[in-house]
Amino acid sequence: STTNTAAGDPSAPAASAAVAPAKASKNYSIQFIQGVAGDEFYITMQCGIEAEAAKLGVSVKTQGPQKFDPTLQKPILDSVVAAKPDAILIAPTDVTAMQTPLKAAAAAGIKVVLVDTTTEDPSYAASAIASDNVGGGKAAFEAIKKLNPGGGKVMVMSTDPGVSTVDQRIQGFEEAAKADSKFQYLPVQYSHNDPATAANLISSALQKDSDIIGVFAANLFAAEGTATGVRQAGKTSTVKIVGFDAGPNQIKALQQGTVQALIAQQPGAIGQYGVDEAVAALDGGQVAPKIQTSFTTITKDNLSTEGGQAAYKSS
Ligand code: T6T
Repeated sequence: STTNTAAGDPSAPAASAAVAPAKASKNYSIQFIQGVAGDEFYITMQCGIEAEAAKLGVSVKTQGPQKFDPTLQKPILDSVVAAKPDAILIAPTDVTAMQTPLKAAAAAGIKVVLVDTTTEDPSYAASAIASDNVGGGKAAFEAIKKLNPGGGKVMVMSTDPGVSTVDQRIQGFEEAAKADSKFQYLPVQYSHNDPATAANLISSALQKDSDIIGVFAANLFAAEGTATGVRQAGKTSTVKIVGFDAGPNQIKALQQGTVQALIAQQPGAIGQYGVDEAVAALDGGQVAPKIQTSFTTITKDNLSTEGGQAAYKSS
């Protein structure tokens, strides 16, 4: 169930959500490996994981790399696998680089559940839970179009190629932008998940194309840096920014008017379903191989409405 309007119900369960187990048959050890430590999105996901783990009676530990980078995440995965937990919940940082180590973890008898991101061939995983990222990218374009119906130049500020989620968001945005002749799609920029880099990239882009009317910032760090760069270029009134994710700092940016719309995911629910699927796999229960969670577009206008509040609280 894709909630692509603020009027939708973001607290509704994902369409394909499995039957959640009531209790685990034993106190399994689950390890959560974030895409990057300190990211509000993964912190909210961790809260969802911990709450569900407590409910089902299993133990969970969390660890993540200092950067969203497979060369830092792989050694963490290796040390986790050596400690032989019953299950690993992980947001892989790269579709290619994390493929072989994750396949090996599953082959070693550990149940692997992918949360948020995925890899090239996730058939080793018991379950994969993610937002409708292509749909979210399309919604981001629709939000820019609503803010600037006359059209013009638009671009995407991404993180790195090879991150499944942001690549899918780019795809959704690009398809929608190219289908509308009023809009011109400029090449995507990669900020390496670093706000300062995003700020520099957008200021150079605005020097080259001073008539850019909209930027889709494909995750929260891209949005933070894009907002800074646009503000520094004195372009806040003409360049509309649509960000992805809606944690406390992103909502503040929306209220302050440094971004104009946010595509809110449901990280807490992704974490909760991740634990459910891991326990179901370990206990031989009914496992949903793929679960898609919904998203909501939040703007200043609908932030105070019930739908906007629910989206904020679940993101
Ligand atoms: O947007 C989320 C997540 O979905 C993506 O895979 C990586 O970036 C975030 O964690 C936000 O920083």
